[in-house]
Amino acid sequence: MMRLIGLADRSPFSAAQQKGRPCAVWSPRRSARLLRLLPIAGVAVVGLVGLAACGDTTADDAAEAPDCAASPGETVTVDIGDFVFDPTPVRVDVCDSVTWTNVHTQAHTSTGQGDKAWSTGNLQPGETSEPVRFNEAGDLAYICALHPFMKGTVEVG
Ligand SMILES: [Cu+2]
Repeated sequence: MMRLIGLADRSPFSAAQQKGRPCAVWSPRRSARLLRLLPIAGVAVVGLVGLAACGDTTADDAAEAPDCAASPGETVTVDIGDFVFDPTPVRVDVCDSVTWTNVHTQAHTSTGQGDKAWSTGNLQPGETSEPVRFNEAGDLAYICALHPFMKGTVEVG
C-alpha cells in the first residue's frame, strides 16, 4: 500500500490536473519520470501475482486436508466386550472421533498400529476413553495392548 501511494505521488499529472481539470497536458519530463518508475511498478505487480498464487496453493491444500479442529465430526463409541471390540470394523467419516468403552470385567486398551498410532491407556471396567479423532481417510488397525490377539479396525472415509 505504501508503494502504491508513492507511485501516485509521482504521477506525471500536476496536483491541479488531478483535482479535476479535464484532460491534462502530458509533460514529457514527467513521462520520463514515469518510465523510470515502470520497473518498480512491474516488480510490485509480479509480487502481487506471486502472493495470489501462494494464496491459491494454500486454498487447495486446505481443500485436501479439512480443518477438523474447526469443524469436528461426530463421536462414535466402540464397546470392548469379552475380548472383542464391537463393532469392528467401525466406519467413520474424516474428522469423526471414536471413544472406546470397556463393558468387560477386565482392563483393556485400544492401541493403534502403524502410522496412525494412538493409545487409550488401560481402560478399567466401565471406563470410557478420551476421543481419538481421525483426520485422514484410511483403514487403521488396532489391538488391545494387554491382549494382542484382540484386533480391531477403524475405517475412515
Ligand atoms: Cu484387552
